[in-house]
Amino acid sequence: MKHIVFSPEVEYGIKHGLPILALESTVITHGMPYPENLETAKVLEAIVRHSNVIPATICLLDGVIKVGMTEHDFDKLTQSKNPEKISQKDIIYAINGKLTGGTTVAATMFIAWKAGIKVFATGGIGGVHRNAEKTMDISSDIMAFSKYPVIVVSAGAKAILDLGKTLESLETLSVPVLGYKTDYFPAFYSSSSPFRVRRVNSCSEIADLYKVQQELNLWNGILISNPIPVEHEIPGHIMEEKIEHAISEANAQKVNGKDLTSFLLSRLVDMTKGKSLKSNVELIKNNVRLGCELAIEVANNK
Ligand code: PSU
Ligand code: MN
Repeated sequence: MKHIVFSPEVEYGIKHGLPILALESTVITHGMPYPENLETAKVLEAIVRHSNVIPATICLLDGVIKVGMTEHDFDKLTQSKNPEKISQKDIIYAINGKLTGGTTVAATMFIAWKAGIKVFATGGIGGVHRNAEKTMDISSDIMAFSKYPVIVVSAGAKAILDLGKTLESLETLSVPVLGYKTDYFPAFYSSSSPFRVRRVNSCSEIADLYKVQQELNLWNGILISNPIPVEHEIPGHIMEEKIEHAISEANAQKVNGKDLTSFLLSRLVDMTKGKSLKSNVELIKNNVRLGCELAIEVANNK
């Protein structure tokens, strides 16, 4: 496929219909500091392989879209000086400019769909930012859900967002949002929020829903919201205070656009003395475990 290079295992997996799990890379380049980013990326790949699923971490290296990364690719990405944050709109620019960077949920969904990969696990999706009525800052992750039929496992939307508005936008775009063993939309660092979602209790149930969606040629994605394990959560009221503080710092320093999300996440890591980073790592691991189970169910449910 033009502009896309598959790792040998992903190429083999696609050809034989084996379970494959897509993973994004903005979390590596912009979501976490070094060396936790590289360590986490490697732990995630190990979890996937251990589950007998093929990992397909997606990024851009020197203008080439990689679907499935080698060890050398990971070193190259994490050692790159100023990696780009590549959302869907940035892909053409990154290819022409031979740039290196991490792909966001939106860009990763698009690439996964092009590659024929059906399941993707991430930490938390982007969504509608607080004060979006003034700034119009709405992540293109939301739009990607209306365009690409990929199942995305996430711990809800990032807590720095306006969760109510994020859910309303997903509803407008007709995106099914399902709670894995929960009736409430998880809030990233905490396992619950006041917002209700439709509950599912098993991966086979999700695979069946996905099958119906494919049979009807419905082209939207499905969001599986998977709560952070309670032993790793930070209570909502503790995070809320810090999030408000980080947002006021961002306003004072005029941080906006694509820099806002990474600014807020890194301020939270400082303000919680690393606790939010630990939670972030654990919730992604938890999502990847569920993503693997789902990738197997979907591959067997043709
Ligand atoms: N979740 C994290 N860390 C991140 C992101 C999500 O824990 O860095 C990234 C994802 O790649 C997501 C992106 O797609 O942030 C959203 O950015 P924006 O709000 O600028 O669209
Ligand atoms: Mn934005």
